[in-house]
Amino acid sequence: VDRVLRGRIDDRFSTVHLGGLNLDAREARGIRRVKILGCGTSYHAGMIGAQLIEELARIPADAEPASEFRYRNPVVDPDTLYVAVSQSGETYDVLAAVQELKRKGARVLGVVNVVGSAIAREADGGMYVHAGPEVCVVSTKCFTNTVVAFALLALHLGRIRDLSVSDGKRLIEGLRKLPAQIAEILKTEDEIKKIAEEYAGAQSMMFIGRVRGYPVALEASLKLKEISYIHAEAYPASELKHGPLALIEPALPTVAIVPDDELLEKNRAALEEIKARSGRILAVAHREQEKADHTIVVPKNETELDPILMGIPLQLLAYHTALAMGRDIDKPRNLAKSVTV
Ligand code: F1P
Repeated sequence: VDRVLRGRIDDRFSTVHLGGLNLDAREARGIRRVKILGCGTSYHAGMIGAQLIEELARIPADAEPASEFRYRNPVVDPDTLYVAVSQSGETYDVLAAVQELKRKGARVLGVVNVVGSAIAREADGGMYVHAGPEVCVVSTKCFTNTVVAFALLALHLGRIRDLSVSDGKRLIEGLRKLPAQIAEILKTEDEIKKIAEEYAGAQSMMFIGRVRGYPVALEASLKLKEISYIHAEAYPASELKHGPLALIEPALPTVAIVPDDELLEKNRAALEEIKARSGRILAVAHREQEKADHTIVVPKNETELDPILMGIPLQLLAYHTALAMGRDIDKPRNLAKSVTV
């Protein structure tokens, strides 16, 4: 696991390239909608991908678990670009969705880590994310690389549609800064470990985030569940007041994603609601949050890249929580490297 976590600081994202997309400019201009399919971590990375495509290419986009999509007789539309995401490239729910789409004549791209895997072979084109082998079962660095791949795809689609030329320069600069910033986050590991040891006894944890932070909250709660077996829920921060606030009490810590963006004040208001109910708060933020009991401060980059920089300390949090609880992190119970049924 250690090797997996440290693998992130490699400059591998620069090897993600768009040459295999098999999508010419005319086809790219004809895309009316993008639908992203994946399971688990890949689904969460796909949610961020959909937001990036909407923001940077202004194409309506959404993500759905492949395991839901394949059972619900969805409308398959020729003007929609389907994107299948999978670390292993073998997850059966994703593969079955891809095969069904292909039978119905849809164009499907793959965003896959394992070269030559089944999903990569079935897809019409796509990107390899080159995250290197995921040594343990749980997908971590592949999440980071998949988000980077989607940032590049979104910029590419935006550029073809005559958008995001300035976004392009800004974001490429931002991507270049990532390895050094990730290395900085990894230097705070001891601090994260101490925090994790405090939360290791919790029965349950709440994760909240807004817009870009919501898929990060989902992914962080999944990581915690997968390797520590602590029950965790993730909610969009603004959904708290629609029910889950009833759960908040000192025994239910909340991890809140609080970036310095246009939603900062809204996120701070959510922290106040939690504090008013004596909830403990761990914030992941760009500066100390006074309402929080602990803040993990991450470096600032372009806002679109916040999910990457905010996701990594929470992978470390899950790792150290599981370690403190004596879990077998490399072989978590009930979890297969690729889910084949
Ligand atoms: C999808 C996934 C992983 C999870 C576990 C089970 O795999 O849900 O995200 O960590 O390994 O499978 P993949 O399609 O991305 O290989």
